[in-house]
Amino acid sequence: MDFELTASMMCANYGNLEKEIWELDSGGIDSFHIDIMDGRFVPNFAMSLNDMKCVAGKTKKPLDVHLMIEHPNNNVQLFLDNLRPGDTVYIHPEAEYHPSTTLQKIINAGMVPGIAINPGTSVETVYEMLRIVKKVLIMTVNPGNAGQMYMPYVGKKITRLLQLKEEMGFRTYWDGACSAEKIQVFAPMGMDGFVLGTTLLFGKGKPYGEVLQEIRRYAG
Ligand code: S6P
Ligand code: MG
Repeated sequence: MDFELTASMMCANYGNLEKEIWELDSGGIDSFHIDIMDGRFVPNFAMSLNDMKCVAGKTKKPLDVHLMIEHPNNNVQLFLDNLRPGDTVYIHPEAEYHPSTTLQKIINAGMVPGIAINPGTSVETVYEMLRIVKKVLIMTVNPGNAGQMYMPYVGKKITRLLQLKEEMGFRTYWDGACSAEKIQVFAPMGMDGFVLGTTLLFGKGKPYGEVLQEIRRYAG
């Protein structure tokens, strides 16, 4: 079964970020998930532009940039200017008046356009954008922090998006409290990728390569 594993870098050890990136990269991670926060759209500050540049400079693997900022249209160019073609940029449609304009900027820059959907945001609210984007990041926790509990009510929306993805041409990614059990259930249903944070990857006292191999084995 083919699915993508991406590391949530806000959960990494910043005391030795270079080593963390190297270990994840050589351990077989597919991409690096960068949670950018502004303290307004979400009540936290996690990573910022310089952190993203640092990760980009230390790996050749793709970046998966999750913008949790108000009015991303005002600042998205700063991020686009420091990414490589083929990297992904997710915006939150709730954070912008005209999200389709911002998505077009992302497409014009050669990046993969995505939307992140909050637990409380319905498929209906973002339906037309599903035709524009290539990726949908399904938030299974409220955005802002790592180490939260999975919100079971998101399950119905996940099933709906998995039904729509072929017809509308997007891929689906899981973000929040991703456990072994969730990968075992949702990868066979067609989930294309999973963001790994404190639940499954970081702080386990095991080399990342070992954890990643285990995940691929039990869901393979
Ligand atoms: C949350 C953020 C996520 C988390 C990740 C943490 O706002 O978008 O990417 O960093 O989900 O994973 P976990 O396993 O600690 O919930
Ligand atoms: Mg995220």
